[in-house]
Amino acid sequence: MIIIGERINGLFASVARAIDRRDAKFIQDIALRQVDFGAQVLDINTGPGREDAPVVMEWMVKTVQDVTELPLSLDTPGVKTMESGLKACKNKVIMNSTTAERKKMERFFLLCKEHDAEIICLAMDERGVPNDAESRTELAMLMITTAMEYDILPERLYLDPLILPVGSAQDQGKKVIQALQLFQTLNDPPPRTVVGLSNVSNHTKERSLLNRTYLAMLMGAGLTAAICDPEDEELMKIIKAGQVLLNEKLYCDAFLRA
Ligand code: THG
Repeated sequence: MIIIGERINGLFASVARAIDRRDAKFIQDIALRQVDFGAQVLDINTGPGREDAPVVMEWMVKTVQDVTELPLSLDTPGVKTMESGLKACKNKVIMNSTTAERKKMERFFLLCKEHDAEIICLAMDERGVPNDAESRTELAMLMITTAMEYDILPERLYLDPLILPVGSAQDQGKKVIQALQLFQTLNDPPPRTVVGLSNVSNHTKERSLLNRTYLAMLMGAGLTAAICDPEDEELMKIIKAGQVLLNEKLYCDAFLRA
């Protein structure tokens, strides 16, 4: 399991304020805390509704790169913001993300090739997120084949079935698990997969409990990577235990102390 730290995101009010006053130390502290807790990639998102998103993305990338060499996941739907982040990025980089919309794929796969990036592919198009696993899988296949037209191998992609909040789309929890399993039948070796875990518990009370439970289920279904909160220590324990149970880590009596 690859752990992508979700905390450098303008969705969080404290991060939005730090961006406004260009408080580099605040952002760098979050970056280093996530690294300490076991993040292997750091997601960077300027937050919603910013006209200055390209400038902010550049600043955030540089700010984070000053304290870590970890790969960055540039989390934006905007072409200009993505371009600006890619230009500033020296670390390994994951573009987060394209959708299956034709125009989006054209622009983002070109950038992906140009910057030798990896890229997350969201199972949605101009009509939104499909309601069932099979339609999500059709979109995933379309993104795999379109990427190949741009000379991007399936190994460079992460397929994202798109987790929706359980509070407003309770039937989707199981469908995402089915989609994850279907995605893995699309190629050999199976394509890598990723989710934004905390989506599932948006606007609920027991956020951490829902996140942890769902992550264990997704790991069982073969999930490769998760955008999640590495500061949730219980969640991180479950990931470690899951890796032992799935034979991804050597068994050892002391694994919980690892
Ligand atoms: N797939 C991909 N990328 C993604 C997502 C995804 N990036 C964004 C998101 N989904 C994953 N990251 C987060 C980050 C924060 C929260 C949820 C998902 C979150 N934030 C609090 C909230 O909105 O309630 C912020 C409020 C606060 O605590 O201050 O829950 O699915 N590829």
